[in-house]
Amino acid sequence: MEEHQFKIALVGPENSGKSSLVNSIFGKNISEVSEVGGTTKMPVKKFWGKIKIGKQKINPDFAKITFVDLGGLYAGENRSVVMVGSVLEKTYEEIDDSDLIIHIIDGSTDLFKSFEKLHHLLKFRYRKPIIVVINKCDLIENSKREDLRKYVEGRLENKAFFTSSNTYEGIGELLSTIIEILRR
Ligand SMILES: Nc1nc2c(ncn2[C@@H]2O[C@H](COP(=O)(O)OP(=O)(O)OP(=O)(O)O)[C@@H](O)[C@H]2O)c(=O)[nH]1
Ligand SMILES: [Mg+2]
Repeated sequence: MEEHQFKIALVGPENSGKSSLVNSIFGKNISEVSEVGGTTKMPVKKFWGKIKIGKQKINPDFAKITFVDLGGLYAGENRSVVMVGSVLEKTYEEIDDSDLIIHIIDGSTDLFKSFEKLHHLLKFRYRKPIIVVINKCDLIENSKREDLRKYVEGRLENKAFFTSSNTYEGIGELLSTIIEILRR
């Protein structure tokens, strides 16, 4: 029998660093990154697979995971619609088909209302585990970090993970949490 495979969808606004995070996780350029919003259009998928060292195949929990990098679902605090047509349909399909959602925002901006709206939509529409990631934490001052943590834990009832694709802070912790959730 086929072993169950897991899919993880990276969801969030444009430019929050979804593609950069996938590249940091894999340690190579999987998905295009740019400072202009709307870079990722169709989903970009990358399967972790088995790691081979010499003749030995190592099969960590990661072997069964596919990461799916998605285009940004909105831009700016006015939540302007940035995705339409078949790209939007494909994006929803991938979220539907995933086992775990990573909702990632840019911690250096103030997209609170949009963040909360999308979070609740994801939570009640899909009913899957969600990991909230506040990215670009290298740009966030410590005092603001604590405010963000309180906000996410209080209002969204989710733990907040801080990550940076520049310094790699938080990426190890994020990966351990992914494994922990998928093992349940
Ligand atoms: N300082 C800092 N910049 C980051 C970080 N992650 C991404 N960036 C920058 O943010 C910009 C957007 O990154 P992307 O990874 O393309 O963002 P995205 O969410 O995939 O964007 P779309 O595909 O347009 O939705 C780029 O200029 C990145 O270099 C981070 O952790 N820290
Ligand atoms: Mg992208």
